[in-house]
Amino acid sequence: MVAVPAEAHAEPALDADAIKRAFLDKLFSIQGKFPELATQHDYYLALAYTVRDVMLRHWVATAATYTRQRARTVCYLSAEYLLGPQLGSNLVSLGIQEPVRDAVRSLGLDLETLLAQEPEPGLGNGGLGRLAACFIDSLATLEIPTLAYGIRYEFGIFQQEIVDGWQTEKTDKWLTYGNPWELPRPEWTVDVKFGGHTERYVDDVGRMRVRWVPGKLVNGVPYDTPVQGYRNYTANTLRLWRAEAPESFDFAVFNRGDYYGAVNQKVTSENITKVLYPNDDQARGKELRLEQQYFFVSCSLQDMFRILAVQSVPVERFHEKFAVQLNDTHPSVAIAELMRLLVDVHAMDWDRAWDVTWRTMAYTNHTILPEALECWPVELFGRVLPRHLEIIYEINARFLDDVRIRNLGDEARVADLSLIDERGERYVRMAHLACVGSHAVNGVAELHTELLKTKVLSGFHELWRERFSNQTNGVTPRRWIVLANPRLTALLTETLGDGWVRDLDELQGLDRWLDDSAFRERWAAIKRANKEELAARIDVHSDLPLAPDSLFDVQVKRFHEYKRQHMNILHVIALYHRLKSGVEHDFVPRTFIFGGKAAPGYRLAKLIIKLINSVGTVLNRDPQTRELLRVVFLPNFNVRNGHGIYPAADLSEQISTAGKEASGTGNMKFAMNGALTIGTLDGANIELRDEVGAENFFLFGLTAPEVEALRANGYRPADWCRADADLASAVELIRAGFFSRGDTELFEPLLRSMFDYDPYFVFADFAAYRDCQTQVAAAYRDRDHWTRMSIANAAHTGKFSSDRTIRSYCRDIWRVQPVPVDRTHDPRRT
Ligand code: NBG
Repeated sequence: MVAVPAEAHAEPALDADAIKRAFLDKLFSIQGKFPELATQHDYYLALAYTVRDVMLRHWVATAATYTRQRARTVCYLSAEYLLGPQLGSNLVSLGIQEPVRDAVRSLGLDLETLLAQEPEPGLGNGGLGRLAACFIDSLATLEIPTLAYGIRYEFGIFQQEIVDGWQTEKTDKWLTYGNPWELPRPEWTVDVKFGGHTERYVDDVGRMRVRWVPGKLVNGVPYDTPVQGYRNYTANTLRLWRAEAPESFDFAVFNRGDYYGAVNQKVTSENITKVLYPNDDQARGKELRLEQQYFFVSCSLQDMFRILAVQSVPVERFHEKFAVQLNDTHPSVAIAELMRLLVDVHAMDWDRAWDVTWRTMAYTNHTILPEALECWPVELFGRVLPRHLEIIYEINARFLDDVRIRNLGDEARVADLSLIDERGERYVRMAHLACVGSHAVNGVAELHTELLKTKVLSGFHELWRERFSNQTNGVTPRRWIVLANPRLTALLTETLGDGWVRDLDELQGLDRWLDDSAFRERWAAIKRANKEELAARIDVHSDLPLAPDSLFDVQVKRFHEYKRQHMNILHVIALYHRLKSGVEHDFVPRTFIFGGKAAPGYRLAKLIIKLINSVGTVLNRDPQTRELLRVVFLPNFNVRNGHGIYPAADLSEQISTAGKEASGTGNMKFAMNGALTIGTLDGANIELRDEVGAENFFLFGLTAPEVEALRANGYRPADWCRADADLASAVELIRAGFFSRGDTELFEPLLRSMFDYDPYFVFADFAAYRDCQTQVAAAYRDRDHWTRMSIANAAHTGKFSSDRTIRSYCRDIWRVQPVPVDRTHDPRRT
């Protein structure tokens, strides 16, 4: 078999004419329409099916290659994939943006309008789900055999609307008009058990075995989406599971005449994959959530066993065939499930099964916030997964025996490390299960990994130093530069050639252009054009003309106290107060842009959104300041909206309390698009600053150890507020009801939390933040120097390509090699 090098790839049959013919053909054969009757959405679907056909050829060739070569495969298990719109990124990967644009134009259509028809699959909350989406793009681009497994939620992350300044949530019905990117594979449906009890029995060869007698059965039906690599022949698979009621169960109840019972059974089974839990960084002990997690994990592992059988690989070699990555603890029940399948179903002895299991699994931790570490009440866990609880007890007993021997019976240490938290109500600690059952554990940025090793998981690190590694996050430049920022893409490619799209380190070549004033002007003109485009879009939404000459200061991310959007808005209020007091001369005009969703049950986060909108309403109306200071809240921040925002930003706000943001990935998207960062020494900001140079980064604030020291020495936020006149006057304006039509109660819960506890040290960091923002303004006055810094930022973001991250996982954790696709397997190859 001859592997064709990726560079040789071209789609010979895909000129504009061929696309046009295929497109009209789809309009007829799938939509059953002719042009006069077709809506824009019909045209979008026809185009999507046209593009999918191209990918299907690659997909079939990819599957054939992997099957014949019995390739070692990465199985990425993630409860979330925040994919974003597919059509645009598939066009980029296939390299057919231009012929497609021409083809649709020749039919009197506009590609942008068609792209806008696609509802985005928002099957994730934020960073973690978006990271999974970037990873599968890189895995396909790097030709790594991959199966990405997850849940096909019928409703993804809610749509946010702002009503009277408050966030309201609307269900996200992304599947209403069909999803052209997926193919159901009902022939690979699996059964998943829940509840019931276990029984011991002796099998034919006299062995003690355990049988799980479930209380309910649910079918898992796979829906496959091709994941196209960048300009290669690899199309990997994203396999999302949908829960369905098994028919046999319906009949049993039906025959007893209980029609409603039967229907209800169907409804409750199918509820499992209905809706994504909208909590980011927060775990709640909800039964349905545990069912979701177990459901997709069991489906996925059973699917892997099916593949082993097809490829005649013995189950003893499971860990040689598959490298399973647990994206946070959400899929960590996989450890117990793999043990169950090996021991109970495949009759393997425990020690052997354990060896296979821990060699298979690897675990990524994404947060150290205590409220986000998943723990399930033992009672609930045992009710839903009785057999798994027994298995976890057994794993724990053996593990703790080991701990006792190593620590000479130190029972405090035993209690610390136990998989069961016995301090009050008993809980299963999923992070502990994940550590014990994996050969590799990683954090997502240097600082985060250090904190895992020395604090959150220190006991496990002491036991198994060799298991721990750092894998700093990255993002895909295909979506976040090529697709999102076509103007910059054109300039980069003209200047450096097109190699940077696959090898982002090549952006370093921009350093040579720093001193070229014509180049700097072009760079600045692109930023300016992107800002105008965003401003025009915001105009449509909020009837508020924005000034593209002002500094676009942007904070977009989920709303959380630790991310400190409230510190940002306090600074805005302070600026406003200074303007009104006449102490500001030569003020640098700014547009503050906010966006992001709050978990529906997170009251303070929602109150911060309300505060931002309320401040915006007042400031944007004030004729004395509105030319200088604007505040915009962009509703429903999602992947598509992100495409317009990152390229238009001058300043990226990465201002979390040091030690709290595991990595951040928005920080990387901004920098790639030439925004400068104002940030704390937190998460990947630290590495970003190292790469782009301290002189091109606005650093402020307490460090993680300083935060800890302040907490330990008794932090009194009220004292810090009193000590800073700007802060005190900002707080006073809120308290007096200036932004709430005189209502002095509205924002009281937020103020009280800051005055009484300020758990994220907003008051302690405010002065440093304000002073740093003053430096930002001064720097922005020298626009040409700012542009230099902007170029220098983009030039040194190579490290933050998810390609680098994935290469590192391949080397350190998965030990997999690229497998280029054999094109002779393409069924329609000419
Ligand atoms: C998030 C962190 C981010 C990080 C992403 C991706 C969760 C649980 N964690 O800092 O908060 O960038 O994961 O690793 O969503």
